[in-house]
Amino acid sequence: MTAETDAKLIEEGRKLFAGEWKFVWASPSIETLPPMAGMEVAFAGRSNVGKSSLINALTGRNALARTSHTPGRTQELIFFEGPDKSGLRLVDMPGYGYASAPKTKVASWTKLIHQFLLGRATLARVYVLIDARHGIKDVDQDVLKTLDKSAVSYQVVLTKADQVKPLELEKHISETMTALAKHPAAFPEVLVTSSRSGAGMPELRAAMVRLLGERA
Ligand SMILES: Nc1nc2c(ncn2[C@@H]2O[C@H](COP(=O)(O)OP(=O)(O)O)[C@@H](O)[C@H]2O)c(=O)[nH]1
Ligand SMILES: [Mg+2]
Repeated sequence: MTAETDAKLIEEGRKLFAGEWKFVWASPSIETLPPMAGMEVAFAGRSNVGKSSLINALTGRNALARTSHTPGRTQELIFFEGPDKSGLRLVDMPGYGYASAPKTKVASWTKLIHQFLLGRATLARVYVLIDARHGIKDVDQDVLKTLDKSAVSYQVVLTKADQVKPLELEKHISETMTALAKHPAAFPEVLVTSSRSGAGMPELRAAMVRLLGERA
C-alpha cells in the first residue's frame, strides 16, 4: 500500500459517503431480511458502544441511524443504502451485552446474529465496535468467537477515542491487538475512531472502498 493509493482510497471514500444515504429496511428476524444485493458491511458491538453514531458520522447525517441514551433500543437489523451505483449497504446490528437484558433476549440476539452471519453471502465485513475506554470485554470475546466460526471477515473498531487520553489509548490499542492475536479470523489491525471528532472516518470510508474494489 503506497501513500498514493491511500490518498486515492480516502478521496473515493469521501465521495462515496458524500452521496445520498437512506434507510431501506428494518428486520427483527431472519425471515424478514431484505433480498441480498450489493455488498453489505455490518456494525456490531455492545449496546451504547456507538454503532448508530458511527453510521451517522460516516454518512454525515445526524439522524440517519437512531442513536439513544437508553441502551438496548435497536433490536433489529437496520439496512442503509448508499448512492445507487455503489451497491454498498451498511447494517446497524442490534446491540448486545447490556446488563439488564433478560436471558431470553440474549439468546434470541445470539440466534439472530448467528443466522445472519452464516447465511449472508453479500456480507463482506463485520466491524466489531469496542469502546476505547474499556477495551474488549468477556461478552465481546463471545461475539468474536461466534465470528471466528462464521465465514465472515471482521475487524475491530475502537469508538469514542475522544474520551481517552493518548497514553491510555495506546495501551488499549496494544491490549486489543494482543487479544486479537488469539482470533486468526480477525483483521490484524484496529481502526481508532470518534464519531464526535470525526477521527478515523476517512480511514474507515477508505477501508470500505477497498472492500468494494476487492469484490468487483
Ligand atoms: N464522546 C463520544 N460519545 C459518543 C461517540 N459515539 C457515540 N457516543 C455517545 O454514546 C451513546 C450511545 O451511542 P449510540 O450510537 O446510540 O450507540 P449504539 O447503541 O451502539 O447504537 C450516545 O449518547 C452517543 O452520543 C463518540 O465518538 N464520542
Ligand atoms: Mg444503535
